Amino acid sequence: MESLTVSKRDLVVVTGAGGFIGGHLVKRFLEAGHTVRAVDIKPLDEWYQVHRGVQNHAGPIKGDCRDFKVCRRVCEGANEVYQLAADMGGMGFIENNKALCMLSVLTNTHMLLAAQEAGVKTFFYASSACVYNADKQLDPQVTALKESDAYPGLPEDGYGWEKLFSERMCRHFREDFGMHTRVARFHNVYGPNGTWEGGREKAPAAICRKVIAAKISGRHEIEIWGDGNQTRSFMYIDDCVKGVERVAHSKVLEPLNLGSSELVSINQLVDIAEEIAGVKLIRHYKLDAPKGVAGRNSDNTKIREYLGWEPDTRLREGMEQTYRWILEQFSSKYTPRTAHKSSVSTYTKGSHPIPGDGFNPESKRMKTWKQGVPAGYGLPKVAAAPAKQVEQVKPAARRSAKITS
Ligand code: GKE
Repeated sequence: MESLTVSKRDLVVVTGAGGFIGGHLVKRFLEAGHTVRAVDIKPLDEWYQVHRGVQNHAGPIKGDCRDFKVCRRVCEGANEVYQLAADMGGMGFIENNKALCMLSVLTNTHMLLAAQEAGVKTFFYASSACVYNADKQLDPQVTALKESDAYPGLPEDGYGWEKLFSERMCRHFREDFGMHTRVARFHNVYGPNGTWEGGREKAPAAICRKVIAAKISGRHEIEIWGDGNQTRSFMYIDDCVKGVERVAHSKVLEPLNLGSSELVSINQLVDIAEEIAGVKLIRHYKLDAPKGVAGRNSDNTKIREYLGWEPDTRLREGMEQTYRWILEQFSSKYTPRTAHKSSVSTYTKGSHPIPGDGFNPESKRMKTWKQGVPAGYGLPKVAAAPAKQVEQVKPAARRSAKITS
């Protein structure tokens, strides 16, 4: 498919640049010779990668893209915008922070408006495989998801609904305002320079960390969320970066899957990490932990057809790089005596903030594919319990009671 060209002098804006994928994208665009503006709400010392020669807009004053005024400054003079800013994380975070995930709609809305106002040539939006209909992901031996499986809509509650909405907003900005929007649906991205502890980490990083902690501490045990039979495909970061560039510069109008099609179970993912580490661990399965869908894989027919390419880094190869990087981070923070402390990063601790945690526990603990359905909806009606008789006290009686007491 023919590509849209971009000049080296063009100003490229990456939001969410302090995060995992954003940091890698900034690096890539710098290498390609672009002028880059990197934006993130996090202070610069919390960014995974900080590059020289970049216009860094860091911290809540300059980098909070929920704020329209910030978005206007961010988009000024930009040719291309890569919108990756979002409050997000792995299953432990998104199942426990649905309101925060949905608030990313402010960022997406304001960035779109500001980009349109600034006459940005290309607006790339990072969507997610969490937009897919949950009913198509009930079996670990899942049929790979093709793009049309996002409808009828039954996405991941909170996070997935917001992503689906924002995807559609991109579409309508294109159709109604002629904005050049492009959308890719990321399938679980992993690699060095990403979150590996603290509650927002995804399975590949979490498993590496747990295996490293077990090896270093000498306690040869591991906790796995769910029964380990759930399946996923994991995309290595280098493939993700290549894919983002290709989708952004393509003429493909509809959202495209950007993911690996190498399906593994979480148990197999643990096998790989154990093999890299050279240990064998006793496995404990935490069945009440956040599990997400039973199985998810990426159908790459469309991306192959349109771009003549698909993510192809083997999981074993990518995990080797990821494990090595996490081992460095881990070793500079923990010792054999403190290694066990890294395990406090579970889905209930460390993923700040969790407003309303425990407020509505039943909806939080419901299985993912039912979460999109409001409580009681579609269930047989239960006869209402007779209202309790409430004793009515006449104002006069109350007054007299006061006087006599
Ligand atoms: N995070 C994590 N940490 N997951 C674990 C762990 C652990 O220690 N142990 C087992 N798992 C299991 C989870 O229970 C889940 O079933 C599976 O690994 C994958 O978890 P994940 O990597 O956190 O996230 P998901 O693939 O379920 O969902 C992610 O999908 C992406 C799109 O494909 C989301 O978190 C999104 O961030 C993202 O859009």
